Amino acid sequence: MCAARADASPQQAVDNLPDMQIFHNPLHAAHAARQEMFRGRMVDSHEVPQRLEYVLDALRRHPLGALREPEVDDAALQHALQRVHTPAYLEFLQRAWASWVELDPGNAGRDALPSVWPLARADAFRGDAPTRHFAARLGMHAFDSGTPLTRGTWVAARAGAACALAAARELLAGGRSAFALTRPPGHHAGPDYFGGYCFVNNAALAAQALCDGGCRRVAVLDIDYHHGNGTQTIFYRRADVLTVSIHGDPQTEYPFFLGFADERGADSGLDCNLNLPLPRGSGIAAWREALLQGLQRVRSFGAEALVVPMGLDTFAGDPICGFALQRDDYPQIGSLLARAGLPTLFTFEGGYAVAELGIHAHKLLQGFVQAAA
Ligand code: Q9C
Ligand code: ZN
Repeated sequence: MCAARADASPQQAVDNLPDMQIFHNPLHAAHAARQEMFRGRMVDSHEVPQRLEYVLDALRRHPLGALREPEVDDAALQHALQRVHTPAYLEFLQRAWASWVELDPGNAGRDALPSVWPLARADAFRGDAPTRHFAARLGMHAFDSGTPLTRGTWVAARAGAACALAAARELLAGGRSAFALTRPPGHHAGPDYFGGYCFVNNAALAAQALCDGGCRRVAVLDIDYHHGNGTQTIFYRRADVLTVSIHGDPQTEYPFFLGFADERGADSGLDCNLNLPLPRGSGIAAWREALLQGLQRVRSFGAEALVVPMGLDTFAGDPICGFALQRDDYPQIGSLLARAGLPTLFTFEGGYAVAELGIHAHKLLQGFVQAAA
């Protein structure tokens, strides 16, 4: 049975706080990338530890619920990770830094980036080549050169996943909403690959934990600027998880190779995927229409719980994205999400206008909490 219920009455929270349970990743800063490959040169990483600090700071100063560190034992976390990622990939991530430094002791002062790939086409290279060399394994498990793997990546990503699992448990126990303040982000990570600053798919892990906890149908509604390719792929053939994504049109926007409107799911998961690409430059009017369309699908799907990979890179001032949302658009997004009336779990994804992230996260989540009350 799914204990998470649409009609769950809000728990009486201590100190008169609304009941959004917020789990933050105490180890996130262990992942601090130096530089990423961007248009032919190395540039300072956009995905920096301060991103999370700004959000945490805003939620400390203007509380929306209890701020907690996740309490998840290792075995449970490992089990949850294995529900969405392959054992070989998890082992790769766990050992990656040591292998990288083994290649060359000088690597200890540099982050690992792939430079060779087995092309995603069956006729070019062998995707199953048994090569053990770390350069090859990096290329096997990464789809871009903009996602540095660092000394602390595994520790940080694992602790972020623990937040997602704790948040899912919160909903399963009857909570109305939870926020997994994860970093690094997750929605680009697939069953056995990383990219787009993502290593472990926190939203997918949470959705799967909700299924495993008894929810018959779970919806994921991804509002990051970029298509949630990893989450889509993980659930593409599944009828119990609906994936919806509103994002910049992959004709012109990263990740380019997935996220088109004709991707509807496959096998028993046919019509359990909905992509809502919007042209670069889109503002709140077009974006809101897409959200209403996505929410309509969530409703007709009969979801018992909602997972929202929350990217804030839809902001007009984002340095690497192309939508035109304004600060005061975020509260209504939160309130529209709340009106779905479902137990809702947010994960933290992209957003690179770093100093604005706290304000925007707070506005969106406050819009949700107020409309949900
Ligand atoms: N060379 C997230 O928002 N870099 N990831 C784009 C193209 C990748 C964004 C530059 C952006 C990934 C979680
Ligand atoms: Zn993004």
